[in-house]
This record gives sequence, structure tokens and C-alpha cells, in this order.
Amino acid sequence: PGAGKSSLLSLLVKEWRDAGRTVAVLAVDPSSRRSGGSLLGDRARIDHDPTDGGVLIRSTATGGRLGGLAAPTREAAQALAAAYDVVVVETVGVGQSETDVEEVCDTVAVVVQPGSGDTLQFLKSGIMEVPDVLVVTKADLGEVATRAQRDLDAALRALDSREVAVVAVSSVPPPQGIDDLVSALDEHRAALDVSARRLRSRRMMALGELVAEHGDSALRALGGRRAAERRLASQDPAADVAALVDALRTEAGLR
Ligand SMILES: Nc1nc2c(ncn2[C@@H]2O[C@H](COP(=O)(O)OP(=O)(O)O)[C@@H](O)[C@H]2O)c(=O)[nH]1
Ligand SMILES: [Mg+2]
Repeated sequence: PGAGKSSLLSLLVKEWRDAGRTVAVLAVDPSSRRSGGSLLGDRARIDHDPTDGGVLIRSTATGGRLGGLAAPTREAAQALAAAYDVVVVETVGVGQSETDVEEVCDTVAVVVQPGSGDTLQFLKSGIMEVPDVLVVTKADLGEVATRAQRDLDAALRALDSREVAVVAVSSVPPPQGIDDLVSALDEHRAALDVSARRLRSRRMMALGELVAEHGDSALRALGGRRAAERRLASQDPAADVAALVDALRTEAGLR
């Protein structure tokens, strides 16, 4: 919260509408868990023309899974995808819930607020594997934003992972980087190999479930995250998440 997502979405919606694309935004609302109060103070709403039928903004409350996408969110996103050119699922996800997002969405953008410690937390938590596009907000803040972008670029190089665009944006006038972000999202979508993505998503979910269940010691038993990923890569591509978790448990000696 407070990273600038709603402010950014206001501009993105406008950019997409100007290009003639219809847009639905599904905001996964955490307010049911954090009863009002200061956490929700000083928050921008997604600004849009309420008479424009090409835009739908809707909130859904999070279900039982902590920070996760409830099944209804998933169904809603799928239904909206049939009717709108662009469907955005906005979450305040921290940690494992990103893997849920990836399960629902073709392109995952992670929003990082400069100077908030987000970047570091982000690197430690290992969600670096998940995003397709990294967005640094509040680029108008100058040096602190530049540093966040530099840190992320360096971290991505160190991880030697697949190509991830890092885009800096500013939502205060004059807006910056909005068109770059739209391009980065479009480019990712155009290059998407859906079956490969589903496969990767299942593997990441299995890893997430293993860690949720057994903690980081499970990762250590497998020789670290990279080693665990290699083990997953050698599994049958048709295996479902439960089977992959099982395989990892066996390899980690957890049964
Ligand atoms: N300086 C600056 N402030 C911003 C920018 N975008 C949002 N904010 C401010 O950051 C706060 C949180 O923004 P909001 O869009 O509600 O963030 P969200 O909680 O992630 O949806 C608000 O006070 C915004 O005015 C930006 O690009 N630059
Ligand atoms: Mg918001």
C-alpha cells in the first residue's frame, strides 16, 4: 500500500482508453482484513470517467488465503478477459501470494516504491523470480528512484534470470514512463509462451508450498533455491503442483 498503484492505474487506464482498448480493473481489496484505519488513509482512488462503458473498476474482498487470490477473483478475471481487451488484477500481495497472481495473469508487474525498503525485502523474499515487468514508482523523487532502479537492474543481472523490463514511472504531473510501461507490458504479452508459463507457474507454486509448509530449511535441504529449481526442471512437465511438492519433499528427505 502507498506504492502508487492506484495513481499509476488511473494513468494506465487513460492511456489504454486513448488507444481504444477496453479495460477492466479487479482490485483485490485487503480492507476486510485491515479494518479501515490509518493503513487505508491517504490513498488515491483509480480515477476514471464513470460514464465510459469501456472501463470497469471492481473490488473483490480477499478470501481465506492470506494475501492470496480467492477462487472468485480467479473466475472473475477469466470472465472479464472474455469481455475486455485489458484486464488488470491489482493486489497488495506480499510474498507467496505473487505466485497466485501468476497463476491467473499472463503478465505480472511488481510495483516497487523507491526508498521504502521494498527493494531489499523483495530481493530477500525471492519473489524476484515472479515478475515479468518491474515498475519503480515516483520517479519524480529523483535520486532515490534512480537508486531503486539501479539496485533492481543489478539484482536482475546477478540472478541471471529471464528478461525482465524495469520501468520507472511518475504519476504526478507531468507523468513519466506510462507509455514505456504500456509497451513493456505489450511486449511481454506478445512474446508469451502460454504453456511454458503455466509450467513455470506450477513449479514456482510447488516451491512456494514447500517453503510455506516446511520453511527455508526445506530449501537448504535441497541445496538452495537454484538447486531446487533445477530439480523441478527435471520433473515430468505434466506433473501437477501436488506431485511436484511430493517430489521435492522426497528429495529433501522430508518424509
Ligand atoms: N511523488 C509522487 N507521489 C506519488 C506518485 N504516485 C502516487 N503518489 C502518492 O503516493 C501515495 C499513495 O498513492 P496510491 O496511488 O494511493 O498508492 P497505492 O496504495 O499503491 O494504490 C499518495 O499520497 C499519492 O499521491 C508519484 O508518481 N510521485
Ligand atoms: Mg491503491
